[in-house]
Amino acid sequence: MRVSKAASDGCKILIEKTLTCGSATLARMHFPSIVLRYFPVVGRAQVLRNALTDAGCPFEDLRLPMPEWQGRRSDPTFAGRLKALPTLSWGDAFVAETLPIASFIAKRLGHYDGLDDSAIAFREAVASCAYMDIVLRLVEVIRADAHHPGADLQRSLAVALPRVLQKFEHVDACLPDEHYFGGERPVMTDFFVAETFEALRYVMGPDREARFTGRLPRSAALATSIRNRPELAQAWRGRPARLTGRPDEEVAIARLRSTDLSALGL
Ligand SMILES: N[C@@H](CCC(=O)N[C@@H](CS)C(=O)NCC(=O)O)C(=O)O
Repeated sequence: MRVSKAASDGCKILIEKTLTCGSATLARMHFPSIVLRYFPVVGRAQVLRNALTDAGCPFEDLRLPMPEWQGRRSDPTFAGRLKALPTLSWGDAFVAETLPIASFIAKRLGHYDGLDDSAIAFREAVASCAYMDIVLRLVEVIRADAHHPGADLQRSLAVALPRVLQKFEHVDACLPDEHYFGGERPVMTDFFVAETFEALRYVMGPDREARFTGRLPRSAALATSIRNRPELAQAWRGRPARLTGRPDEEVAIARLRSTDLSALGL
């Protein structure tokens, strides 16, 4: 793990913590000051929260209330030069954009240790596909009528779903037969795939779960396994209720869940 390097990167606050994974104590580690900034929704940040939480990595999970964003978006120490969230501070390092933040955290937590460049690229490719082609498409569906006035939410879901599920099947086929991409412990790609499954579950609702789980058996098992990891199960209560910043998301979700998807076998 890279935390001694992170500590030598000029961290201001050092926290000594004993990390355990199952029954095995992995290391006594020094953590710098870590702040993850996002909104009080699952959105782009839950994967990052989960990776840090599961590693037992102390961090400030800053959830900016939406109305306060206008006052913070031009502060580069908060929103970065690209003026968007999430952003991450890790000691003196500042990182913006979800995928680069994920990659940075993965490196700092040692997820890439011992892997060659192709193996790292493969893991990042699976995470990128899950995030960009599935999660962001589902978010687009939830916001379809806001982004495209006149668009119908149910029609948007019915049109998007075949491609989303096809992509998810490709992701599912990339998962290892057992355990995680990281072997005995999950790594960033595992957290991406698990959160992608959670996003699909959320949009589709519990009544349909058995129908799409059959098409995504490895992802479903992975999501269950990640959900039950001790640190994450404990943190589950603090998980934001909403996926997006849409203020009436529950209305949109209720409408989406009542879509007739029988033509798709769902
Ligand atoms: N490409 C960026 C997009 C970040 C982004 O657009 N974040 C949204 C929240 S999900 C945001 O900050 N919106 C406020 C704004 O753009 O003013 C990423 O993947 O992190």
